[in-house]
Amino acid sequence: MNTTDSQPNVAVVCGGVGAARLLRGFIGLVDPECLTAIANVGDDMVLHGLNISPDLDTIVYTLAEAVSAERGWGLEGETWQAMEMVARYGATVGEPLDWFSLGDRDLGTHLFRTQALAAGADLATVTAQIARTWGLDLRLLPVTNDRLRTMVTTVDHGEISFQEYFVGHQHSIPVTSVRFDGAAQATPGPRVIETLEQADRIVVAPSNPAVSIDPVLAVPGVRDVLERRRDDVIAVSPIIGGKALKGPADRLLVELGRTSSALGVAEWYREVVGTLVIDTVDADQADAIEALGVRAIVTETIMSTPAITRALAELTIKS
Ligand code: FO1
Repeated sequence: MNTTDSQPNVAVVCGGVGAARLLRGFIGLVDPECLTAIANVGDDMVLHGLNISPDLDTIVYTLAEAVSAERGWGLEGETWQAMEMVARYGATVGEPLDWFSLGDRDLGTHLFRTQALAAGADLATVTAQIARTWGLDLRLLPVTNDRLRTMVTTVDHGEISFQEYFVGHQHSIPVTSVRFDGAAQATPGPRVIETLEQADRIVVAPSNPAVSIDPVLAVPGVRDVLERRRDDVIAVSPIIGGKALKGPADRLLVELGRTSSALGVAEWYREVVGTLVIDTVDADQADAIEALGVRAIVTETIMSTPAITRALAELTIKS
């Protein structure tokens, strides 16, 4: 961390909803050209022939203050006419395709991305254009332009895609393992490695360690940078009082043989993260976390107000 008061370069490793919330805290705190979100694309999928990138879109819509407050994804004030038409037709082959709700305006994003990719643009270029259109004040980089798919092996349904697990089954079925299809062949996206190498601080957002952060780290070269720069890497625990605020992170940690606690998160990240920010309710775990060789910082981590969000963001780059 450079000590001059010049702007710190901050790289934030992101999943979806939780990451988007924390990113809001950096806007206005860090110059736009010094702030980069490196986002997961393992949730991506092709549905109705459309390229859908949920974590990228959730970050864009959230920072554009256009995200649905109720859902945390998709757009506020959305209508669902197109999906209602799809539902009316039922399915000719396989299951009806209305299990994944695509709002009418959100569909415009997928139509644009699909067309641009088909015309030969890469995901980084398309994402930059989407971010620019929404007036985003930061760089949003997909961790890779290549195909990367988080696959979840379940007890009763075999191996399914992340969205089939998360949405299709409302992440309510037990999981035995997770893998990132395509990771070994994936190349880090443009500027991803250089951004991580040059950042004064690398922040791991409070996203799901197993299915949102790990796919980012699984892209060759990414984990190596964080391991090497561990002292400049700080994570915010997504587990508070043993629970995830949203989504299956707590259950997944247990189903994958770990513990759903701040200490469990420190154990998950210990090779790549030098500091873990934990919530005040978990203060009693700070000593055990430090015994792992991970610095523990205790603060309010439930981003219920802009002031708390700003303070949390500030803490991750000033501590
Ligand atoms: N999550 C749901 O629980 N149900 C949905 O129907 C759904 C649709 C959807 C459409 C676009 C999009 O960008 C996200 C959507 N999500 C939906 C959320 C998404 O599954 C998750 O946000 C991430 O993939 C996990 O971080």
